[in-house]
Amino acid sequence: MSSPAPAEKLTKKQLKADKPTWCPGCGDFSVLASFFNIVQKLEIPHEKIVCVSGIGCSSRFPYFVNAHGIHFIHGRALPLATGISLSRPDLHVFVFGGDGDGYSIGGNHLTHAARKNVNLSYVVMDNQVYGLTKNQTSPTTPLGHKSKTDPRGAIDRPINPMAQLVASGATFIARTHTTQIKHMNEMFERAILHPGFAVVETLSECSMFYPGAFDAGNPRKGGRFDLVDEEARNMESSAEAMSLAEEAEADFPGKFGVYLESQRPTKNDLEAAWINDERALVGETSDRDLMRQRFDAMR
Ligand SMILES: Cc1ncc(C[n+]2csc(CCOP(=O)(O)OP(=O)(O)O)c2C)c(N)n1
Ligand code: SF4
Ligand SMILES: [Mg+2]
Repeated sequence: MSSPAPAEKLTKKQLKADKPTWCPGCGDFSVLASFFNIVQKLEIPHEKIVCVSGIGCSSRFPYFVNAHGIHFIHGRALPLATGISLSRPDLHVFVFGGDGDGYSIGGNHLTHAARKNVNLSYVVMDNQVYGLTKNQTSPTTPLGHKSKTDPRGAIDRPINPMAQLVASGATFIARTHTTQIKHMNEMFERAILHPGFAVVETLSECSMFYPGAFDAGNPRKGGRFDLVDEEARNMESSAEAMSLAEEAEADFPGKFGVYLESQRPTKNDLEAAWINDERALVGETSDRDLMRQRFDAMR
């Protein structure tokens, strides 16, 4: 019998779909380029890639990737992605979205996907504004910043996404900046390889409604791109990660890199073990018969 032909190496041409419709200078372009790079580098089989998003400029992402993709409801990408990840553990599930989608309307889902340690990779393209709906205050908009909803400047204290992720129990939490391509590539690669819920908070400028928002993290614009010193840290310590998160808030932009990297059983593994145990109890009975028995018992 002849051996199967080796899998074809994925090319950028194969991964590209619609031409991105982001504004010139939008940071989200770099996220897409970085994603293509890393997916190719890791040789993820083309048919195993799934991109899920909510609504927002950043959430248009799945249109631009030639893979399985779903542009879903605003703030609801994570519960849908959770279902995909749990039912098809062979797939690589990626979630893309913005600060509004992930931290505002979808904030509750983020907490629960993180605490359950669902196996997926989530890139939040945080531009500190609602871009798609043309410039409203978002949960990460800094105090005093003017927008259509806060014409005199934001008055509500912004959330600290890194602190929230630590508190929620995410097992891989990193922070990067779209102008630092090499760093962004590294963070995406590590997030993809992490078994469990991996989030990369990615500072991605909205050139249209909040230009210069992240200059403080860009040395070419007079800012500083200081890295987390992983050698000097206990990467599994929530307390140490929380202290980095507080530092980033008190002295923006703080540090970039991996804030937390820890191991805990994933919901995928726990649920699979539970299903296998139950399966052993019911023997050869088919799913259909099990369901019929259940309905009969409920009569
Ligand atoms: C249930 C619901 N509420 C509100 C909206 C309107 N809406 C669409 S995108 C968006 C915010 C987008 O901001 P963000 O997630 O930060 O993405 P960005 O456009 O900045 O990338 C809002 C409020 C919607 N589509 N659905
Ligand atoms: S409005 Fe902002 S976030 Fe949306 S595509 Fe334009 S630059 Fe990007
Ligand atoms: Mg946004």
